[in-house]
Amino acid sequence: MIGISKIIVTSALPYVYSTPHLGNFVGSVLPADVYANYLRMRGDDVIFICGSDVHGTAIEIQAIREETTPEKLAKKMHEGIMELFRKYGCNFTYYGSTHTAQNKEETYAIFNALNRNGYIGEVQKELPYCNFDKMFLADRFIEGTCPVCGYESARGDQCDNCSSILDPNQLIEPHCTICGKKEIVFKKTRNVTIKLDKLQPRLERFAAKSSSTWSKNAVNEASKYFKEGLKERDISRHMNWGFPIPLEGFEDQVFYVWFDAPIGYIGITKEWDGKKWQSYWKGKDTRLVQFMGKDNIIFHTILFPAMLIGADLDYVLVDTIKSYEFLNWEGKKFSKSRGVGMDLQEALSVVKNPDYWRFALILNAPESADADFTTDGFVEAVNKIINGKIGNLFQRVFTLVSANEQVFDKKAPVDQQVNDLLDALYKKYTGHFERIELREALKTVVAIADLGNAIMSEKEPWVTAKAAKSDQQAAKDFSSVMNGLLKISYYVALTLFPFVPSSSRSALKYFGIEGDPTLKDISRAPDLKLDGAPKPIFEKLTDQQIKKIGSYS
Ligand code: B3M
Ligand code: ZN
Repeated sequence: MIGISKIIVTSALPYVYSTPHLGNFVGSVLPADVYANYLRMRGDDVIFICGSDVHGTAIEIQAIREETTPEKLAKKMHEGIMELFRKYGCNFTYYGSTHTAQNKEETYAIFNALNRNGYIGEVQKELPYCNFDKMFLADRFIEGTCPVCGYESARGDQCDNCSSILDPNQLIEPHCTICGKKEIVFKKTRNVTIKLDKLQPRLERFAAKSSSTWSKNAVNEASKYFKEGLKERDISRHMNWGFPIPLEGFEDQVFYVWFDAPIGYIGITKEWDGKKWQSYWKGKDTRLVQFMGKDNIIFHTILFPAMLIGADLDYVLVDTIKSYEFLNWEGKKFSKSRGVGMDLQEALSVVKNPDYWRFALILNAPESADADFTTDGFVEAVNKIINGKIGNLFQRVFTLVSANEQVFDKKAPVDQQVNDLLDALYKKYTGHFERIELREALKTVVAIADLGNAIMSEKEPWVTAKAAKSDQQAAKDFSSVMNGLLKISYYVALTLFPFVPSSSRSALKYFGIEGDPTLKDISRAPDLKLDGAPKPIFEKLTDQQIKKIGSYS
């Protein structure tokens, strides 16, 4: 027997300094979860790996503010965020963290191999130093006015307003974010680097082979960097929180967060299973499929592959990159401080059923361009589509069959045209999934429900049901139409699974399917199992809920 190939699906690892918002969710974890669900239904040997990206200056600053340690704060946030994802029905094989013994081991193994192979260097730099706190100020520890746009809270590495990449010495009137003072001097120091310039030829050869399965924005961005020419990049930071650099003379520095974070995909798999991780990450025919937001592209197309290629330790390299554009909220950027947009916690506290969020978000996912979340769009997705089209179809079909059991013949043949249309739509659905076009796949599920609703209006089976009591032909017609509608409802219930697993399970119970469905189940004849009157699976949003969502803009 030919073994099925292994697939690793990853989602970008969320930072833990704040609760992810709905834009973060739809830009990585949610589509990765939907896709992994589909692969499991298809019968693949898939693991879905995610976890917390806990290092970096942001969490260290937050810890200082809250008078705790980064480790304690990271652990608390990690647990809260993991629990939230569980509530949203995400089905990770493992949700780990980058601050583990396993990840440290992998980080050191890769760093040491890079060093052996001649890809680690060092640079002399003048870095900002706070004379009051007596420490170097990495990245977010220094803020000032952006020289490009004038934004007052630009960070040492980047301006959040205009996205310019900055050097700390470019900031106008910089201050230290720990003590708030402007007692900053620039001092000479050394940093460890990775020689991306030296790795460029090998990296470009790899990209040329792999990038046919990358999102367009990823291909474009990578080729832009290649054209400019890759530069040696520093991977060490003068701070305490992180993995210490295992190199003489640099022990007082830790790895830059973006060095050990992508290695975290490997470390987390190892945290999941100390034996099995190798068969995935070192497997000859493993496919690595990575989901992320567009701001993470450079790290997944350049930095991480460069690290693995340079280390030469036979780790699997990325095959497919699915990089999302941004979701805005009513035309504006998500911003906690300005009260724009909901985070995962807030969203669930207003609308408890996570499937409504999952459904509406994927229906409007920023797959090929930025998308906008609007309250109206959300209301339409929930009230008109999942409830109005899908829920109503289930409810009407189940009720009509149960109310007319005496005249219903479950063996009556389904109209050939209905079978053909369904076959075509199902093919379209799997085709979209093969190309990871999740929004289109979900729209195809809605199209299947539309087909059912159109048949319902055209055939008016409730009229034939009445005639069926005294007319054999009418009984036949009624049964044939209802069997078609049952089959359609069954297809909808099953194809919904990757998107809204919990609601799909509720619907599939009516067809006697317990547990998670597989794609093979599609060819089972749907057999309605009613135990009393059917209960609606979805409901409309209340005016109060809608008003509350509207208040987040
Ligand atoms: N934590 C950035 C982000 O959440 C970063 C991703 C790491 S993936 C290895 O957008
Ligand atoms: Zn200071």
